[in-house]
Amino acid sequence: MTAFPDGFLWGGATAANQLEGAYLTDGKGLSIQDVMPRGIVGPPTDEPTPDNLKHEGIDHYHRYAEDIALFAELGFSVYRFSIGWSRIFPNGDEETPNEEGLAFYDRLLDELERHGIEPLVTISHYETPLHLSRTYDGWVDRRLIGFYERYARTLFERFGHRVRYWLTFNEINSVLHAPLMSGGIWTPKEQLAEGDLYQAIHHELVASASATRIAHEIDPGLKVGCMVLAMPTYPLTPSPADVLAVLHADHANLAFTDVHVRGRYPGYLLRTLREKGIELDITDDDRETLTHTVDFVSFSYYMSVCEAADGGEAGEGNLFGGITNPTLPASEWGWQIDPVGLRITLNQFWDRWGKPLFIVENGLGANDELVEVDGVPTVEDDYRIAYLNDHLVQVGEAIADGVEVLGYTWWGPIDVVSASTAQLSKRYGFIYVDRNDDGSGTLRRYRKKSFGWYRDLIASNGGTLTA
Ligand code: BGP
Repeated sequence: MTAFPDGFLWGGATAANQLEGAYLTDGKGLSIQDVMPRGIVGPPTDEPTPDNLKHEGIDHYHRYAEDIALFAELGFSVYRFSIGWSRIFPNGDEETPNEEGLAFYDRLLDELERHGIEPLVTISHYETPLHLSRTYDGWVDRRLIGFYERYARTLFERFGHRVRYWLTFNEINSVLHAPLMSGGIWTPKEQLAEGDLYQAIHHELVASASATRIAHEIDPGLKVGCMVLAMPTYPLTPSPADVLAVLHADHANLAFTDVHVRGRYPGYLLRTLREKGIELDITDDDRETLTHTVDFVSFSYYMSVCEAADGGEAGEGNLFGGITNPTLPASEWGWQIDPVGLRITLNQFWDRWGKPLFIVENGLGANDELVEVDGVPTVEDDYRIAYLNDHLVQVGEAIADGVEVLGYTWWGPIDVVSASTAQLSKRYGFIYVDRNDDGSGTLRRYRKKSFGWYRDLIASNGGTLTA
């Protein structure tokens, strides 16, 4: 017996800047990631520096066929990847795209097609062209909407006949906490005026809705989703003040999906803006554009947090944290592990929006140790298997609760460079890549123990899960 419906999509998710490498190959321009050698842990550099692991990544740009063959061996029915914006428009504001960049994704899609793997494409995953960031201050500038529209249209026209599922922005709500990585905003966070931040958010929301409209005009069969960082928030105590603090924290994140699904700003967000004294530049055209709503809602889920009216012990988190939950264990990087939170999130999102849901990221970053078993290098990552099993059991519960879930893509099915810390030692993969934080390594790929476990799980459509 399995809770997962026939046709449930199983796979993995990556982002161009974290695995492709080849950062200057075939006409690619620089993206913000090329000057973020420390992720969000340190400041960006003025020029690319040799210590940036993303420049070579795991050399997926040249090894994509080998990697996709491994995904096929795992039994993937879906693979989520992102298109590097600066491969297609090297500066971001050109009139015409870079053909060599487009051709790379043609080849990638050929390979997926050969293996019968459905692509799920993120249009913008933390890789704004650097020129748009330095010259326009990223999404603070309204002109970014037009550049993004041109980029999205280029992708839909070129790949729309072979890519059905599209995501407009990775973790769009993370711009609140990581304005450079998420919104390409070059102004340092401490100096960024709140009015500019909310104006940037507005531009992204309009661009996202506009891309949805363009996709549907080109082919009504295309499915466009928003993508948010989901982090369920629990009250630290049962006091109404703490529950209210949770409501406010939730609103800050849910607002993004509320706009994407309902096509207008929610009242609580208008109140926040009013109380902050922020008057956004919202045109009538913007209002009309926002009514082009998404077909499905996708999200990443790694952890939950607590919230309280009067502070508490701040914990680590995925781009943003909250108060540490005294009842939960944490990963080596301090992200609190909470499988039940995934069931809660699925139910809340389904109840609130009634749109099909897609879990497009979930995973455990850990220090893996390469060992030899019967002469073959591998990693005995039982901790990753346990994390995966426990989260998927909760997905099964949510499906049994009546939630419509389209699929599940594990974050980083192959080891990639971490987004927040830019390390390779923070590994998520079922496939180990021999590359270290100092850049050394052969780049060879090895199957971890979790590889066989996930393969069997997919083959049984979730039947091998243990409650
Ligand atoms: C999400 C990002 C991914 C990713 C993942 C894991 O926030 O969408 O790009 O990397 O988190 O985070 P990290 O790589 O920082 O461990």
